[in-house]
Amino acid sequence: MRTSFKFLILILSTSFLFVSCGNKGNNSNKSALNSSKAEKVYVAPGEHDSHYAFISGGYSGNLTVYGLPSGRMFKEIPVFSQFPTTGYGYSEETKPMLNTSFGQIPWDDSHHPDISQTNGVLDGRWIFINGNNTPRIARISLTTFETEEIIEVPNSAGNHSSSFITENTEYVVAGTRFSVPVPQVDVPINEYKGKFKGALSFIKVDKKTGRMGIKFQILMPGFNYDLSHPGRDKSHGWFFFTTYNTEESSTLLEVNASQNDKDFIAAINWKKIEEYVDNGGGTKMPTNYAHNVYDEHTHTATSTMVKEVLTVNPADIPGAIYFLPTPKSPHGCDVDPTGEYIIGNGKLSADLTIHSFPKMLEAIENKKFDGEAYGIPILNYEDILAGSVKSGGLGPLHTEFDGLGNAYTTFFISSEVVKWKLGTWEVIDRKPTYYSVGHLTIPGGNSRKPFGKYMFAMNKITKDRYLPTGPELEHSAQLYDISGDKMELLLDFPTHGEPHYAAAIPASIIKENSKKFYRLDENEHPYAIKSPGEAKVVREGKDVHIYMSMIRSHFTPDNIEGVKVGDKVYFHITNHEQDFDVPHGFAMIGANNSELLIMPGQTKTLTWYPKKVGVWPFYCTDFCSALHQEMQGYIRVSPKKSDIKLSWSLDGE
Ligand code: K7E
Ligand code: CUA
Repeated sequence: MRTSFKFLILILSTSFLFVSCGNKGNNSNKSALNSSKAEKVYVAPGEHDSHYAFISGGYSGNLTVYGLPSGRMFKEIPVFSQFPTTGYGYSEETKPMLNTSFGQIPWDDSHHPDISQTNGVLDGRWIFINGNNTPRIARISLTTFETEEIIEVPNSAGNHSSSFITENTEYVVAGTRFSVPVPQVDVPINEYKGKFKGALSFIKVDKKTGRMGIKFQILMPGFNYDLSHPGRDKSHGWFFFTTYNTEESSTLLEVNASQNDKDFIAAINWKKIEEYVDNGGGTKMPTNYAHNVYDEHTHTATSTMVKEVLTVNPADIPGAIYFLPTPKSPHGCDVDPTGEYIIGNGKLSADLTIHSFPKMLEAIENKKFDGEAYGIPILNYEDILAGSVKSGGLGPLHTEFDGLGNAYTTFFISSEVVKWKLGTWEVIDRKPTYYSVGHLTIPGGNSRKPFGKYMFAMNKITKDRYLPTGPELEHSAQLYDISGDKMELLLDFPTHGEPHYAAAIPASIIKENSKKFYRLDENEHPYAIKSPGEAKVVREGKDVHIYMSMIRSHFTPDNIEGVKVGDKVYFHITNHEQDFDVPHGFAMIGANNSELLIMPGQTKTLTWYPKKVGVWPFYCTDFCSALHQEMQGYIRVSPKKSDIKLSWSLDGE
């Protein structure tokens, strides 16, 4: 066992050298061939891409928006991380978005975006993404492309098997990678086995508003719950989670969690559990987690602490959870569009294991079990096996589908994507990736209705693919045309942070609904002013509230006097433009903060502590008109004891 593990490490460490050399052949492509590929990714000036791709920002904590096939980045949407570009997490309105039970957290690690669905088809209303480090799930509006809601997930740690969506967006699911004591207590770490629990959280999504709320948490045995996928079509109502470390070891996991020949995919009948809790089942547990909601009309987020969570003990609801043995420390967990096949990619095995959902039901019906773990029945591997793909690759990770009966699996160690046929399990094609691919994405490729056409691989290692930029390189994605029998590599494009997963969708589903600006008559921000004429400055003790307007190319007021050292100044700024794409920025010298970028019709607030006597300027940061450089103002700061009265300039005065 030990020796074979060492052998594996050897493969892991030498394989990169191997793929690195393989690159040379790629550069010798004939130029005629390259120009026909160029046509396939060329989007002429002024024309639009055919697809949006929403690529996880990984350790940037954010979500990036790209166009396909061009590979151009359109936007970085701040989600879990403070974002000085817009003031997200710095403005008073958005600070509550980053509140947690640990206080304000300015960063996270985001992995798996997933777009909302109706009847198993991407509907383009919202996109969800997980915060892996301090467990959270975010919902982003695909109308405003802004983060609207973040919910913390209690009893979880390493929120990795997240955030995946059931086919009518009934639930967004969050599973814990690390098992922990539930509730948290001070215990020796070597008491892990049998004592730690893995919480799988089912977060209900309101059909109309998208508002999230934790409906129940299943407290599973102390394994690592790595990835998950909802059942589709015939398996709708079930959810599948890959596990590793079923050994439940608490140290040297790289060796000790690879002892068992097979780990499990946990199959969860969530409909059954939903019914159970709807009928009063489950146990309410005291807890404390943040639920943060951004209101588009007040342009303000509020954070509420929730004190209770409903937990479900698997032993209390027999017949709802089963274990499907799966070799060997599986990572990816994917379900094909028909819902018949559940694919587990043992990252330490060469073959892919495909479980059959009908066979699983049959085995359950016949009560054919091969023992149990913590009261949860284990099915027989052979009874549920639909087939396996003898891929010839190494280190399979993730699978997506084209809706034409084909599956595409990434192989990290052998650096390739392998296309194979569902049902016959034959390998149809394989193409190298540069280098060490993690996830891949096909538009709609994890839903009931994949849109096909493109597939892109998100690679972990970049090396020589781009001009060098010092030791740190952006990761590299690669776009393939999958409309033919063979995959065709079209394009390399850089990605931001570490894109674990991405969701892609035809642009037509989203672009018509994209908001152009916020209507002033719908602005309910308590410090908004409806016109520049309403601008004013109000002192409340040491707090100074500036109700400010910005419109091309002027701040009202632009000059303010009577502010004193030791005050706390709030700039409440409303952008009075009512036109598409006319933001203004605001920056104040010496602010221990970022700028604000304020969209038309929106109000945002920056706080500033005047520390030094003098006259201090502020200015607009976004080149908004020919007179942008004139868009500026001054604040006169007087000594603490000064009796200079508050005064400010109004238009034309
Ligand atoms: Cu990078 Cu889905 Cu977090 Cu695999 S995960 S690669
Ligand atoms: Cu407003 Cu520049």
